[in-house]
Amino acid sequence: MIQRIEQHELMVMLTLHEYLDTCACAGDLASLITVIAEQAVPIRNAFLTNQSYATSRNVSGEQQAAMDTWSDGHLTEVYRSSGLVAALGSEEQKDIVNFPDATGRYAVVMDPLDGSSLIQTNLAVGTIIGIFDDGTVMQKGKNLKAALYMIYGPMTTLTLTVGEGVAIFAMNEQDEYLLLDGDVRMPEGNLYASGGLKKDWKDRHARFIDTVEQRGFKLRYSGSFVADFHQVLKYGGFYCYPALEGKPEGKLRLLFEAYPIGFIAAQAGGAISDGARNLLDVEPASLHQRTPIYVGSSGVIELMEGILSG
Ligand code: AHM
Ligand code: MG
Repeated sequence: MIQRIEQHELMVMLTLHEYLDTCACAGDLASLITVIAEQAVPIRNAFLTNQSYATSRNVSGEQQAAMDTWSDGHLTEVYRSSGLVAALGSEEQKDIVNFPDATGRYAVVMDPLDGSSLIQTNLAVGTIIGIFDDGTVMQKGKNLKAALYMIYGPMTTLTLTVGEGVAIFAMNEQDEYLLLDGDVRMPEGNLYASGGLKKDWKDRHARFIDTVEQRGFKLRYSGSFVADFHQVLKYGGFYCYPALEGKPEGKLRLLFEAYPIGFIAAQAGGAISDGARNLLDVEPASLHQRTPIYVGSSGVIELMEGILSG
């Protein structure tokens, strides 16, 4: 009986293609989203043969995993051959990549493999993407036309916004995405995750964490931003990687991590802040710019800004 109900539910689920048909987004944006989402299959398959950590470091000075460079190279070629992407900013490449042969005008920002320090542990990691529509990488996050992430966990899921709310899909055995939730709203929940060593936290950040712990917030930090954010999206609360003593910009990057995740959070009724202002309003000064990040339910982000501003 349970099986029959599940089968019936699967049959009425919208596919990604059908969902995009119901949206007002441009046809070539839908095509670009579809081709990016399809890359979950080769990326997932590549984990088996790319378990090592390279000796190379990316432009932010972080040790690269084989999956970082594999995903970056793979997705870069996908953008090039799509003909839809004019420019790319990637966490794993020093400079903006231009595609002069493209007929499309999209600009992509991406973290090709977020949470890569967890690859050998088989915890959930993912790919984070933001899409602008005017060929320009260096602009405010609020100008994004779409943002999405894939998580390679027990299920392969796609979380997507085209500026009409947030939808979550899961991949079936035929590698098709089926809609799990077409109108995701972030509740005011009580999960929290804070990066950085406690000894390096600034006083006001420590006071904020103490305040939420007193209110019953529960710690859930895996080391994969995309996965830690996803549980906040579902259950409510917040994820943060704060400014630290000696590291005032924190760890995470404005364009590749904060913009796409912040755009999704805002579309689900949540918020993203650097502690004082909406990160989607911040003009980028450099491609690999880091920023403190607080992202989650709007009420707790407001509470945080009150405590951090003193
Ligand atoms: P990455 O993009 O190279 O994986 O780095 C970003 C990751 C985030 O996913 C995660 O939240 C954070 O770095 C974890 O950092 P730490 O190991 O300092 O806790
Ligand atoms: Mg990352």
